[in-house]
Amino acid sequence: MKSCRLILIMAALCLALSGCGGGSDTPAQALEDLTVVGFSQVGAESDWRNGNTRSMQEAFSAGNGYRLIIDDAQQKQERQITAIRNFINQGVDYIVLAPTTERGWDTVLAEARAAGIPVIIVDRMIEVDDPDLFTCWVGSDFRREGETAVRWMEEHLGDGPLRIVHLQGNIGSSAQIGRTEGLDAGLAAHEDWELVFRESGDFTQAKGQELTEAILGQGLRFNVIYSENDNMVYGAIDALRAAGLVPGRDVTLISFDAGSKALRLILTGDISLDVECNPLHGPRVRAIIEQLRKGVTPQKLTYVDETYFDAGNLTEEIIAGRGY
Ligand code: GYE
Repeated sequence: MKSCRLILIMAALCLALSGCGGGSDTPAQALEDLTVVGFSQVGAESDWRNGNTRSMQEAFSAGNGYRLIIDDAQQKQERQITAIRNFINQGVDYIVLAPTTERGWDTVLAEARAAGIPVIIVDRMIEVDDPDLFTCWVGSDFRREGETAVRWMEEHLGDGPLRIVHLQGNIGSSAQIGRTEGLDAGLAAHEDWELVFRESGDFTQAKGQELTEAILGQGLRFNVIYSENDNMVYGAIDALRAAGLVPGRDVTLISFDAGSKALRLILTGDISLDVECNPLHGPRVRAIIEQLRKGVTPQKLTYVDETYFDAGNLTEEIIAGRGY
């Protein structure tokens, strides 16, 4: 059994070295010529996250000249810190960090800097005392996403008092902080908007369902769910339907990410608004690393352009043309 596995591994290695394994246009290079990138990924909590991991794998393929080492932190910052230390010990060429939360990175990033390894932050932001602790960042403007949702609510739900259930993402992550700040500003500006429930559903479908079932069980009355990602809203939809409620009619659902499954739920009327958050960062991070390899200083902060989707602007063609 063991020797069989060894043969398989050797065969795979031969294929990769001869350039026939990757299915890529560029022939794969010898293993020692590959640029090694250690990627500390948050986890696999959502469709967004899985799309992001795939995008990184595609961009940093052997065919493109890279060896990508991915560490899945299962949404735990301690695991990310350990992963970064392992990358430093392995002497990777670049570290890419998709941080769980914003704070708590100063020490480990100082270690990476002492080892001379550039660190690129992707997706969520970090808050460090010394901005030179990371090379650059690329991701979304989460506060703006929240504001986009609030503006849409003002324009489309202006008629009646709103009783809002707020399913938050991981507390302390930029995605949660920005989307919550956006809603808080809306709540402060509208006397007839009431926050009836707020709790973190950790960006997962299971937690979104569990929380919605719990509030329905308590008999809480609400007419809007503001869910900080698609997977939590999928869970909420299951819970609402199980309680005999009709999403989109009895409760207006607002979500973030705009993955294709959620966009289809806009076409069926279940979700009313989905604010786009683009996970396809692989090519962007690769472009940054290519700049660094050429000695070019990349832009410190890059915000990705994003929009929103509702029944008024969404079409089948848009869904078909999206990569996630
Ligand atoms: O919205 C959520 C994921 O940080 C933008 O993390 C990302 C968020 C995304 O789990 O689905």
